[in-house]
This record gives sequence, structure tokens and C-alpha cells, in this order.
Amino acid sequence: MSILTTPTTTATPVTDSATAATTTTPPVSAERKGLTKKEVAADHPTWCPGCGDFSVLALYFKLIEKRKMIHEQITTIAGIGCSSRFPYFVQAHGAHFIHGRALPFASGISLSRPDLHVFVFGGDGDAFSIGGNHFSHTCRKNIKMTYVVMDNWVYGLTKKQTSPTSPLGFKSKTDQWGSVDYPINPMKQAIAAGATFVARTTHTNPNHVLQMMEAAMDHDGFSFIECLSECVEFYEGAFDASNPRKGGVFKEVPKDHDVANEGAAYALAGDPFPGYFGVFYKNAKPTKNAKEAEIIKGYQSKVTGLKDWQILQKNFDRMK
Ligand SMILES: Cc1ncc(C[n+]2csc(CCOP(=O)(O)OP(=O)(O)O)c2C)c(N)n1
Ligand code: SF4
Ligand SMILES: [Mg+2]
Repeated sequence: MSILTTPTTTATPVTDSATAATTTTPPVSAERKGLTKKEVAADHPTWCPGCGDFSVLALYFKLIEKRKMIHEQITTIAGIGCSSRFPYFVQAHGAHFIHGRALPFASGISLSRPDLHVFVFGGDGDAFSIGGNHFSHTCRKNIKMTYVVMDNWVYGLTKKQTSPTSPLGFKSKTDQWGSVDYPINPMKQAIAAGATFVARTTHTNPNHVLQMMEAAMDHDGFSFIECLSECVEFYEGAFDASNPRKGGVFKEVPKDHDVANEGAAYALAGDPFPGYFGVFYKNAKPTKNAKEAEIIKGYQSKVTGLKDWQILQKNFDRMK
């Protein structure tokens, strides 16, 4: 069951979308002020005290405030999981969708409203287990949106099962003697699948999270961020080795790393935990949004005066 959320303030009418150009940053309305963190915060997050997801949410609010966004420019989508509760806590448009199916849902929004920048949030189970197939295909299609996977190396909502990112030996309700399955490497997976922006961050470094979210939002294509987000209830201390406050090391991507070099990005992703943090890979490639807009433009020039749905209808009629 999906839950659609809409802001309680009045929204301006939606324009005919298919003709709208792909933008890298949503335009800001001249006569309306951007939302403050307080205005965009909805409901009281129902996460456990100390859960890493709180800081990801706070930084999303900060991004909205910094970019002076208004309600109808904000679209927050998620699947199912603790992390996927995210859209409930954002006072704007969004949907808490089916487990693992956030990306296809978000793809529909992105393709029909290229003027928006869709944000998708979710967990490691949602992204790489049940949603693994959708993840690969959204990467390769280069659909413009930002996908933030709040990776806690466990299924949190369902109370501690092994996830695709759980390390070998992890004891859970599904692996009482310790996990024997080799974990996936989200960064390698995203690069290999064709994502055009691939970055890694951690909830314990707020400035870095914001920096990665901004860079992802400004990327014209599918941007993926793996954000380590600790589950204090079922995997406490999982990421201590990456947190200098817990005696760990926060190692940024080397300054001389060439983000356009796929092989170099893949090599960075192979560094053992805690690994590197920052942008691993970035490549400018035409998006599906831009390609579809081109097709629509071509048709529209042939049938001036018709609306999108009338063009579609004509096509269907021809196929009969
Ligand atoms: C089709 C379907 N299968 C299984 C579930 C049960 N389920 C809900 S959330 C979840 C995994 C959550 O793990 P993750 O995506 O890592 O999110 P977290 O809770 O750790 O943030 C599972 C298996 C479901 N809701 N729907
Ligand atoms: S169970 Fe874990 S992931 Fe879920 S809210 Fe609690 S700390 Fe966060
Ligand atoms: Mg998880």
C-alpha cells in the first residue's frame, strides 16, 4: 500500500510537463521565499533515539533551505524500511511506496516532470535485495534523480535480518551462526551498472553529507550516494572504524583522483572498510529524460496544437 503525502499549504498549478526542459537545479520562484528547515519538517520522526537516519533527514532539510526550494519543487520517494519512512517526515510532496519499488515509481515522476529533481531515500535491503533489479536498470537508463541509500548493513525495520551489505560472520535472525554470504559492494555495483554519479558518505560527517547531496542534485543524470547510517538498535558500532570520534578514520577521495576514470573509481571502491568518502565517479551522458524530450519535441513539431495525451492517443489509434 502506498501512502502519498502532500503539503498542507496551497500549491501553484502544475504546468504541461512533457515540454519542460531538463534543469540541473529547480528554478526558484521570484515571488515566493524558499522553505525553512522548520517549515519543511513534518511529524516527529519515529526512529530509535540515536539512529543515523536522523542526521540524513536533517541534512535534507538543510539542502532544501539552502537551495531555497518551495513545496512543489520537492518530491521525496521511498520504498519500505526504517530509512524508507523518510517521506513521512518531509512536509512536501512524496510517497512511501512498495518495498524495493521506489526507483520505478520515482522514474515515472522524473520522466513526466523533468522540471523537478526527485530524491529517493531507502535502505540497503530495499535497494540491493528486493530492489536490486530496479537499481541496475535505473542506473543504466540514466534517469535524472538522486538516490540516497542509507546503508546500515542490516534489515532494521524487520528487526535484524542479514542484508546484502552485512559483512561475513554477521550474526542475525537469519544467520544465527554468522553470515556466510559475501556482501555486495554498493559502489562497485553502481559504477558497473552505469550510474553517472557515484558518491559515498557517512551520517557522522554532516558537512560531507550535505556536500554530496548538493553535488548529486546538480548532476544531470542518475546520481547515487551510499550513506552509512548506523542502526543503533541492531548493528551498534558497525561504522566506528570510519568515525574519528570513535577512534576511526574518515579518509576522503584523494585530490588527484580523476572522477571521469571508471577504472580508477572501481579501484577506489575496492579499498577495504572504512574505505574512501567523496565522489568516486562522474560522467556526463545524455539522460533518458533528455532523449525522451527530444522524441516528444519531434512529434510535437509534426502535430502542432495537440496536447501530449492527444499525441499518445493518435499513436495508439495507429497501432490498432
Ligand atoms: C514485498 C515485501 N517483502 C518483505 C517485506 C518486509 N520488509 C519490510 S522492510 C524490509 C527490509 C528493510 O531493510 P532495509 O531496506 O535495509 O531498511 P532499514 O529498515 O534497515 O532502514 C523487509 C524485508 C515487505 N514489506 N514487503
Ligand atoms: S531499528 Fe535501527 S534503523 Fe530502525 S529506527 Fe531503530 S536504529 Fe534506526
Ligand atoms: Mg538496512
